[in-house]
Amino acid sequence: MSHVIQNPVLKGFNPDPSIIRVEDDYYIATSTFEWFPGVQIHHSRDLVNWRLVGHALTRTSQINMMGMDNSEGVYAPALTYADDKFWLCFSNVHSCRGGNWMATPSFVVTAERPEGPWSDPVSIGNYGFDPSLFHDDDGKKYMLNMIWDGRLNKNFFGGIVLQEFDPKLGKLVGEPKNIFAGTHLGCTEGPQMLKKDGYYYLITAEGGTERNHAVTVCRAQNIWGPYEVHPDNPILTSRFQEDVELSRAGHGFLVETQQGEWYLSHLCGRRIPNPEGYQFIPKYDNGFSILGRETALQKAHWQDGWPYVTTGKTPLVTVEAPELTPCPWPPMMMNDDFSQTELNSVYQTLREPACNSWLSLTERPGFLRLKGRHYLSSRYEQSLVARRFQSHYATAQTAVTFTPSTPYEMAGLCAYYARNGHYFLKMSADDAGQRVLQVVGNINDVYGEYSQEVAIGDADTVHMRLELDYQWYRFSYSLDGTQWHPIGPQLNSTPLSDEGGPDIFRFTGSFAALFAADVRGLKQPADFAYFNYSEK
Ligand code: 6LW
Repeated sequence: MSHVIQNPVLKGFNPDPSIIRVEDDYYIATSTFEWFPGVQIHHSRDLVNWRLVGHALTRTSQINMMGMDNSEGVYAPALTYADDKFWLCFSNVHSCRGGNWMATPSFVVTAERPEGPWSDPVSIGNYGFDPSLFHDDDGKKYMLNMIWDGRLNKNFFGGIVLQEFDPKLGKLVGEPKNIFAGTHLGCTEGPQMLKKDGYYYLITAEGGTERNHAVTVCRAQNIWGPYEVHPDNPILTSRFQEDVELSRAGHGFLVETQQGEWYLSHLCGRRIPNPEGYQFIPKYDNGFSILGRETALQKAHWQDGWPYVTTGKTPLVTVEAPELTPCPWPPMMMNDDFSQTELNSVYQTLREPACNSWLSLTERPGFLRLKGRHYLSSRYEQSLVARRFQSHYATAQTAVTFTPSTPYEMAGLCAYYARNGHYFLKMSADDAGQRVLQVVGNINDVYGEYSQEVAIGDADTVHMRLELDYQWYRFSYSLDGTQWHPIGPQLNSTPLSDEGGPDIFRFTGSFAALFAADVRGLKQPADFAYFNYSEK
């Protein structure tokens, strides 16, 4: 093996990959749920080295997620290329907490370049949460989607619907048809279509996005069916293999290189095994994905008209790279001194774009200013700027300048997974107006104060550090940037994971975040001098 693909290729929260090739360029779109901007798009020229080139949903005219809960918003996107442009399908999901029927309005946006700008959305129905488009070689286009069926005693995953899409009219035309009910694996979702040698190959995610996840393939000679299932289905899965390095493997799609080699992109999770003696009773019994679901690639080939993963059904960490000229990219930004006037694309905000009303890189040049709004558990105005944890061993560090005089103003550094899964080292004030530091958080809907208040006198600048050491987070602080003091106990990382919470659905991943709140509504600003991230 001359050079290799090292999985996951997209580390940290990067689920539901949709891969395409356009001449010499490869792109993968991944889901972002309640995080803004929506849909990450990564680019590669060799399948080994990937870089983030942009996001598809950058404006509120494309997506409104205000009030959305954890893991609602943008589910699995699907990227295609036809008629000299990129097409991207997505749905903006309100899940069905407390009810059976989900709202899954689905849309398509287009762009000349994957970096954008992407168009405003066009509706492609509301059937389910994983829409895609297929561009047939006769010029026709089709919408595929899963069907969400909320009726009692029915399979919620009601099959895969196909309907023609007229791009000139900008709408679905003709009758929809349920073309595939799924296999015994169940939870049939994420449909994407590929045409090869006269066959339509329908590739779906099955088994649910947890431990039983799988990539299912079926095919038909007529796009409307009937579809026959792969003789050795599923083609990839980590189910029944508890000690596998990449678990939860599923949600795949195939891509052919310029040389005729094939690769399968898929999602996976690198799980922390259940900690010994840990009191929390997990929903699943084989660990916690604190980094969320990640994207990996496997080598594939075709035999007798069916695709196979060349190394077997179990995903591998190290995979033979294709015969493509290596094309490394400059490393992604690790240390930000906030000298730029635009927020770097590694950052995400919650539910809404970064906007001058609550975030500024220019009001105090060289600083990120966050104007405090709601507290972390709100589904609305969060003055929070976050970047993914992409390794189980990482450190995030910042310095915040802040002059709170009441307990109702706070700013600092967080480990954030969800409204009900986060830790927060906050700088605030006590009732006497004395500045204090404290570690607080919310685990499973219970607010906790995990350290005493530490008085810091009249210091207005505090350096804060958050270390992730596999199963533990640790906070420390420094008033001079040199001498560091631990604050609070070590905090379990596993409740901040896909499996660790009380929610029905947890689909995202852990972030290190800068945050400010002012529950009085006075938008007291906090100025962050830098945000450094490193991995061990
Ligand atoms: C997504 C579905 C899935 O829409 O999980 O893994 C759902 N597959 O296709 C949430 O990411």
